[in-house]
Amino acid sequence: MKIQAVELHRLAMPLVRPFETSFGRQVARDVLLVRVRTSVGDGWGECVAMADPVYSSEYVEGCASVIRDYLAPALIAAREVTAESVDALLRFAIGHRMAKAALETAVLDAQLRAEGRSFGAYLGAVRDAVDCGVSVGIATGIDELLTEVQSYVDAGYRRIKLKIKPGWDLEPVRAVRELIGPTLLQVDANTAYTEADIAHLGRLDEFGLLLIEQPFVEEDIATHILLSRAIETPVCLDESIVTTELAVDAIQRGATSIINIKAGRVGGYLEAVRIHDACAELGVPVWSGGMLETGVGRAANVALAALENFTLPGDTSASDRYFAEDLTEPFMLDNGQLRVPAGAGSGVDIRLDLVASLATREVVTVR
Ligand code: SMG
Ligand code: MG
Repeated sequence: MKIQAVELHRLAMPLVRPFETSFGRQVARDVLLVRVRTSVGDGWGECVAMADPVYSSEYVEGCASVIRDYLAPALIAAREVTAESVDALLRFAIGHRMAKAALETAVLDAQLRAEGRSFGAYLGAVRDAVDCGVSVGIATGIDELLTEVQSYVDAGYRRIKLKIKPGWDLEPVRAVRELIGPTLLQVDANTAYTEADIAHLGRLDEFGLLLIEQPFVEEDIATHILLSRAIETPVCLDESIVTTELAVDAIQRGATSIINIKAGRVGGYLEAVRIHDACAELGVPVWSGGMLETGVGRAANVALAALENFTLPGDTSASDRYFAEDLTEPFMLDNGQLRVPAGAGSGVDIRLDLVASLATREVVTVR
């Protein structure tokens, strides 16, 4: 296909409740959508970067800027573009994986819509519904936390993930474990701990957690190896894993025995599938992470989560976990699962009226 134009849509989506992690509190989602206009039709992608560079070095304004000034012009200049060639066409720019992923996803969406093929069929989905977990932010108190967790258990979520940080770990985990009994439970520290906390983190072993996610900074594989040796709870990497090679290396060195896959973090769905395949070969289970996506990004995540080695419930929660109104038809939980969209491309329709009414910037068009 030929890329005729790339549009950047910025909008703000209020969250139904604030979401607090070790790196801050979100009250709205600063959303960046990319629409590619191509010779075979349009495609959409959602950029997963947060408003500020606090989860990773990327952030929404930076992504919009690098797409506008570098990435989109490179695709428009190319004689012929396919989703499979986007990575090579954008390799001249170092890093910026979330920005590149948004573009590659939009191109893939256009390509698959034109072919009448779904993301699930293209990526290799083996099921038509996926098990869903929910990520629960740091609360102001234990009572408030338990009320929120109970509401998710009542809604049917199959796994609870608690955000933890120093000073908010053993006590909330104990209280939630007592509340939910044998329901799957895991924790995510978003790099909030250091090597000095290894003995303390070992105290989580008594709660039978599925995993502990990313306790130390992303570059620090060595301390994750030490922790994996010191505790029984499986260690799972998120922020650290940005390529297939890094995933394989971290697994072989004993830093991680489960991988959280986020297509945005690794540069796109094609690389996400490569990581999935490499992990399957090594006998390492994976699960689909989330970045508070709207229905646009959620649709593709749910398709990815339908691959064979996604054996643990993902952070693929329903639209109403975050948003009163979604940008697509809402994703609704059915017996703890979401249906994998079966329509062409991402399989969802974008509500252009809502995208326009929630806009915080003029649409930027690169041609
Ligand atoms: O989409 O439900 C979601 C968010 C899940 O906890 C979640 N994501 O580190 O895994 C993670 C975080 C990153 C975003 S926190 C603002
Ligand atoms: Mg995480």
